[in-house]
Amino acid sequence: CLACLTPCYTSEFFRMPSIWGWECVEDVCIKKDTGGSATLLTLNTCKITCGPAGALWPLPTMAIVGNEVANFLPTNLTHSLTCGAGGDSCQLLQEAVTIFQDNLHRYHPNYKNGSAPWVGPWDPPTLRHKLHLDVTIQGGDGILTLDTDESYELAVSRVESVTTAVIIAPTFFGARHALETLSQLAEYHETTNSLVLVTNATVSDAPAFKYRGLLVDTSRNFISVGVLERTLEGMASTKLNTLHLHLTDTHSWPLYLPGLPNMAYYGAYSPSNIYTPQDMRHLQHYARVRGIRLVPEIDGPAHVGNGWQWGPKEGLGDLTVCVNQEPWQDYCVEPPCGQFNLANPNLYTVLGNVYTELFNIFKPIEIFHYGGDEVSMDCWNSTDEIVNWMMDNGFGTGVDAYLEQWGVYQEKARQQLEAAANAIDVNEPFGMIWTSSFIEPEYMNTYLNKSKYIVQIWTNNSDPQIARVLEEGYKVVFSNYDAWYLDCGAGAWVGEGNNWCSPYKGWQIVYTNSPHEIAMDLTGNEYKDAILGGEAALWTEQTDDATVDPKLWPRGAALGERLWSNPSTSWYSAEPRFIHHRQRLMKRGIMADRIQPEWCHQNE
Ligand code: CP6
Repeated sequence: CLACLTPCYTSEFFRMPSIWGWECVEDVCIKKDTGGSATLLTLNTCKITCGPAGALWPLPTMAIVGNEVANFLPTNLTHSLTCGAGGDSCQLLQEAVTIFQDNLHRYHPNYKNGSAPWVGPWDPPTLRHKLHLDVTIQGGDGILTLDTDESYELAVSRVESVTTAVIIAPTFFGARHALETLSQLAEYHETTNSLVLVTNATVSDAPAFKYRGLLVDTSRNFISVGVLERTLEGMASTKLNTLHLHLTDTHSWPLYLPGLPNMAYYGAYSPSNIYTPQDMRHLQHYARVRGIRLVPEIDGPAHVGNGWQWGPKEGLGDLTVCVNQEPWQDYCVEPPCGQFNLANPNLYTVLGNVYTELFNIFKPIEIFHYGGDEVSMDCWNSTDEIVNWMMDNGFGTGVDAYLEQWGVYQEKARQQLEAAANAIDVNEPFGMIWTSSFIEPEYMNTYLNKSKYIVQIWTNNSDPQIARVLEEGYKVVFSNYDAWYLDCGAGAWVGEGNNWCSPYKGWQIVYTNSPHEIAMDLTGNEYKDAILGGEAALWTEQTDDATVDPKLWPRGAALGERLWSNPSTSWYSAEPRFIHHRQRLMKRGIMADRIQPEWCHQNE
C-alpha cells in the first residue's frame, strides 16, 4: 500500500487522520471519507489506502476529485489538440504535452533520461487502460503578459478502459496549468509498477494573482543554467509564472553580450561562469513552455561595479564610482561598493547599448527590472567628479539634490530602453523598480509614470511606505523580506551580531504572508487591482548551485499556493497536501528540503 503522508513533525507531532484514505475490496476502491457508494472498476485496480493522487497543489478555485482510480501506463497516452490560437501557441501545446508525459514517467522510481522501466508484473487488463487528452485552447498568442488569462477547465471521466481528460482554456497558459493539475491526479503505484490515476474529477481554476514570482540572484554567486532549469521545473509544478533574474550586481556580471563583450570579460567570475545569448534564449523558451516569463534585471544606479571597468579603456570616463571604496559601511550596504557615475554622459550611451543587446537576446521582454535599490547618497557625495558636476550645474549637494538627479538618471535610462525597443520594433517593457528612498511621492510622481512602472516592495510588511506607494496609485509586487526572502537563515551577514536577516523562515511563514492583508492593515483597503502579486527572493551571497534547490523548495511551493489560490485557511489545513507536493518536487529531480521524518507516515 502507498504510504500515508500525514502531518507529524511540523504539526508538533500531532497526527491527523489521513484525509486521503481509501478502502479497496478486490477491484473496487473508494475513498473512506466520501461515504458514497463504491464504484465498480472493470480493471485491475489498486489496493490503495492513501496517497498523493488528487492532493492538488496549489489548490484550485474549484475542484471535485472523485473516488475512483485506475491503473495505467504513461506510455498509453493519446491526445487531440484544438488550437484557436495565434502565434506559436499550438507548437507550445505540443511541447507541453510531451513535458506532461515525461512528468508522468518521472513518477517511476527508476526514471532515467526520459524513460522508465514500466515492466510487469501487471495483470494484462491493466495494460489496456488509456489516458486520452482532449485539449482546446481558444485564443492568445503564446506570449505571457499581465493581461493573459491563465484559467482553465479540466474534466476527467472514464468510459470502460479509457479515461479522457477534457481541457478547455482561453490561452496556452491555462492549458498547460491544466496539464499540471492532471499530472497531480496520478501517482506511482508500487505493487503494480504502474501509475494510478483518478478517473473522475472536475476542476475549474484561475489564479488569484497575475504575477507569481521567484527571484534568483546570479551575480553574488554564479548559478548554472541547469540549476535555473530545475528552478523553472519547480515553478511550473506550482504554477508560479515569473522568474526574475537579478543578473547583475557589484560582484559580477555573468551575462555575455556579443556587442559589448567587455562586460562579461571584466565582470564574469570566470570564462565558464557566463550566460551566452543561446543560454538565455534556451532558458526563455524552457520557461515559456512551462508558463513562465523571465524578468531580466540590470541593476542601477547602485549595485554596479564589476563589468563596467572597461569604460576608460575605450576613451570614456569612468562609468562607475566608489568601486571598492572603504570603509564600505559608509558607501554601500554590502561590499564591494559601486554606483553609476551620473556626471558621465557616456553612461547613457552605454546603457542604451546594453539594452539593445538585451532585446536582441530576449525579445520580447514583457517586464524589465531596473533595480534601483539601496543607493547611497554618501557615495555620490564622496566623489569629486560628481560633487563638482552637481555644483557646476547649480543642483547643490543635499540629499534631495541627489534624489532629484537619481530621478533624472532613471528617466534617461527609461528613454534609452524605449529607444532600444523602438529600434527593433518591440513594445517598451513595463519597468520594475525596487522600493527605496526615491520611491516617495515627491520623486516618483515626477519621474515614474504609473502606466510604465511596477514597484517591487521589499521592506517589511509594517512599513508605511507600502501605503504611500499604493495610495499614489502604483501597481505593486510584494517581496517583503520578513516573509519572502529565502536566503536568510544561514547566519547574519550584515554586521557583527546583527540578526535582521535571520532566522530561517519556515514554509508556514511563506504561506501565511498575504499581500491583500498587508495592504488592508496599512490602508484599510485590499488594493485588489493594484497588487499584481508577489515574489520570493533568493539572494545568493550564501548560496550557489549546491544549495539553491533546498532553499527554494518546498518553500517556493508555499508561495505558489498563496499567489495562485490566496487561501483564507491556515497553513495547518494545507499541510497534508504540502507534504505530498514536496514528494512530487523530488520526483521532478528537485532537491527539496524535507518536511518531516519518514517515521511519520509508517504504520498507516
Ligand atoms: N542585493 C540587492 C541584496 C538585497 C537587495 N538588493 C538584500 C537586502 C536585504 C536583505 C537581503 C537582500 N542582497 N541588490 C534588496 C532589494 Cl535582508
